[in-house]
Amino acid sequence: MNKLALISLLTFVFHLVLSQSHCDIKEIFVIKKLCDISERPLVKAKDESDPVYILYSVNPVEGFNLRRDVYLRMAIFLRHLRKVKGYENSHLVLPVFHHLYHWKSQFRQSNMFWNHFFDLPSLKLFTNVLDMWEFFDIIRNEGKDYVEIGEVYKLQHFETMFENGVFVDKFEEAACTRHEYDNYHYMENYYNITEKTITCINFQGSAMLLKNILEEYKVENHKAGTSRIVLFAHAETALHEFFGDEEYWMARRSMRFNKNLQVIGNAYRADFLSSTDEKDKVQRPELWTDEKPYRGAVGGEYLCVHMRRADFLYGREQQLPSLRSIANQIKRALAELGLHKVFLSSDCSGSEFHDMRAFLRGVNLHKFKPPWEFQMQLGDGAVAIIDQIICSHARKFIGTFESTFTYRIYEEREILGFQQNMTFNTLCKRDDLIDCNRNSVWPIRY
Ligand SMILES: Nc1nc2c(ncn2[C@@H]2O[C@H](COP(=O)(O)OP(=O)(O)O)[C@@H](O)[C@H]2O)c(=O)[nH]1
Ligand SMILES: [Mg+2]
Repeated sequence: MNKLALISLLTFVFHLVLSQSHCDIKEIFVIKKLCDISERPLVKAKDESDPVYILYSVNPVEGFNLRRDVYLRMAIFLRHLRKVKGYENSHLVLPVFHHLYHWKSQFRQSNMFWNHFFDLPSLKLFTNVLDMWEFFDIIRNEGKDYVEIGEVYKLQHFETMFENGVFVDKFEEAACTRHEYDNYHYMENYYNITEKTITCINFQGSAMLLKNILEEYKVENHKAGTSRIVLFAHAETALHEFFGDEEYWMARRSMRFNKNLQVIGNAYRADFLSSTDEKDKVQRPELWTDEKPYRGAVGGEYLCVHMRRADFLYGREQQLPSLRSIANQIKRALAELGLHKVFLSSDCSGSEFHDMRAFLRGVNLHKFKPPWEFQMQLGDGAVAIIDQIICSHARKFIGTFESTFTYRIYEEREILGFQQNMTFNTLCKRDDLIDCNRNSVWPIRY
């Protein structure tokens, strides 16, 4: 890939993006934030009942793509909750991203709002979500310069999952077992958020069961005529009610990426891989609500491989292929497809990439690696999304076993309308593909 061409592409796109963005600092609550670059629709509650703001947090060590899955569970929960009397005016407040473990670049990437990564108007077409800055705006409009979370419920696991061999949905108040640090990580970097009560709860079941917690503690914690602010800590403990049904896919389809990241991904596709939505025959109506069952996507003339490395190198030796094996699998796939270009999406080190390039001599190899000043603007999370966008449009995709990063690309391609055999592929340990652990297939449903 030509570095100068990439710089001029990014300069052009950033000029476009920044000329449209509104960058204001939420100085009351946030020490520092990166400029968010999406539209900001105002949210007004028309509903009669007292507002309920549901905040949640995820185990700090979890990665970005599991967080996306927890979001789906919570958004689906909220959508159901709003149908229950007394909860019609409930809102899901999206947690900011603190500097995640996988974001290796050496600059501070904290207090990142969801609209840096996702298209808020699309999310809002599924259910009533509020980005944290919108929630702060609401609080400020109430004349307050602090947030008091009325109720914090810290979810933790039961010691035994099965009662007489059966898995039953249940919860009960319990002694707190999690580390102290946990109490505070949510408030990290915020001066003005406090909590009134913390209750630890052993929890087992789907996110729908959270409603029972809200009900159980309602009387003691909610004064009629006021808003109720609740935080579910360790929301990853609550599972999907149904995984992979129509509602799951609606929520998933609403998770469109921030429009400016789409612009960058698409510009890269067009410039370096001669891939456009028209040529690739992907389904991408203006609104996700207009998407329909479709299997006609062909994708650009390139293969994409998601090669997960970094922490996957430890403890997964049985499944993780060597670089040489991956290179051989790439060459074989290119030959089968009659293609010459491969886009590599990876968290590999510079030296691993150097080795890959040597193993793939003669192959037209591409990787999205923005120069430092653009990396700083985007942050590692947004760069990862651009990788996912590019992979989602490839003729064929091959991912990594048990990587949620790979799963999210599978889903994106299901939405865009690819044939399943061009999507649900896994890199094998052995390059002869014998004894291969493969990810499962979960097709889209409408
Ligand atoms: N840019 C980029 N980052 C990646 C890639 N693969 C992994 N990462 C980073 O590593 C993190 C992996 O964590 P997670 O999202 O939980 O996925 P999983 O651990 O593979 O299931 C991602 O969120 C990225 O920050 C990749 O192909 N490209
Ligand atoms: Mg992970």
